[in-house]
Amino acid sequence: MLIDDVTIKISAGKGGDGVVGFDKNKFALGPTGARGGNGGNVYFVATDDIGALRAYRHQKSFAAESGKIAGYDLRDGRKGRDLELRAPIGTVIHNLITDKKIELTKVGEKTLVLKGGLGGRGNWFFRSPSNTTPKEFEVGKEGQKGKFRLELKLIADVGLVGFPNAGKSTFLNIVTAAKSKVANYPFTTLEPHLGSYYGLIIADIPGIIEGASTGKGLGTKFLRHIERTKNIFHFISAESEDPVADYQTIRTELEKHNPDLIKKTEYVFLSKIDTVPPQKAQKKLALLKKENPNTLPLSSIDDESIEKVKKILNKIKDQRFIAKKVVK
Ligand SMILES: Nc1nc2c(ncn2[C@@H]2O[C@H](COP(=O)(O)OP(=O)(O)OP(=O)(O)O)[C@@H](O)[C@H]2O)c(=O)[nH]1
Ligand SMILES: [Mg+2]
Repeated sequence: MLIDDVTIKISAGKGGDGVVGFDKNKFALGPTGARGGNGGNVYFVATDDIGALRAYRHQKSFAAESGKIAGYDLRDGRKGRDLELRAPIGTVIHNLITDKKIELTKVGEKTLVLKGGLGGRGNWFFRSPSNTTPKEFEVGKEGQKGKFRLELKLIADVGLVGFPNAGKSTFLNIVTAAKSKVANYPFTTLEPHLGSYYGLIIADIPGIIEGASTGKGLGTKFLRHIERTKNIFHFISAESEDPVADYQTIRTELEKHNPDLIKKTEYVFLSKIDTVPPQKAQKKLALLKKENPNTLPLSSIDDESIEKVKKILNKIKDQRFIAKKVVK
């Protein structure tokens, strides 16, 4: 099961206490109480493992190590170890206390979220000409604490959407090395699956039905995974009695979830075209083309139609890499 939304509590380490100490040498009774170590900080580290949030499925609270108490011999206490929590790229980290959010977009990126408390000063720090044997010291400060919601929004280039059973997973498996489960019943795919087409990331999103935005079927929570996707591949089965109604139903559900979804570049595929007589297929295709001229017939058993979709994928891939070059 893909874990894509979890809430955890985290605390940074407390600072170690300072201490009161004196030189044991009879002739030099100066203060020797050192400073406690600082508490460990908390960082999030972005990884390309999209399943990384599973680490927070059961354990819900995490803490960085506290700083160690100071030495009595002028040696500062050891700093507490930092806590590095892994989260997949595409994770939005909502700080539920400050209301700030951070997005992890680059693999390896390390983001500080909570600071450890400062170590307390020992009596050595309080010496002065008028007080050569100070007894003052400080306790370590508490580390910052926080409550965070980790919401994964996959960063894919192409999102596959449509009614259940429209052939989305079959398509993903053909054009990529993914092994998304395929079966002749609705809701075979229960969570998003990713595949890579020469570096282009395609996300297979579980089927949507009318009312999904109000929770019907599997709901639309998975649509968050295509909120950042530039291109939508919309699959409509040629077996459908009314492909235009199907098309509009899905568009409505997408819009209800997030109006930005219907502003994305959309390619429509009349899938499983081999299951209906050619004349009927042509009629359905013509009707869909009125909705979106970027409509193509598709059959998983017809290499020619697959090649046509690959051409679109190649075009998207080229655009993406050109865009990357310009950014660099
Ligand atoms: N004849 C024919 N059958 C197809 C084609 N594409 C998919 N199928 C079959 O249609 C059924 C559903 O395919 P899936 O790929 O699981 O459909 P899906 O859209 O991923 O479905 P959900 O995961 O339930 O949303 C399976 O039995 C596939 O073998 C096609 O082009 N032609
Ligand atoms: Mg599927």
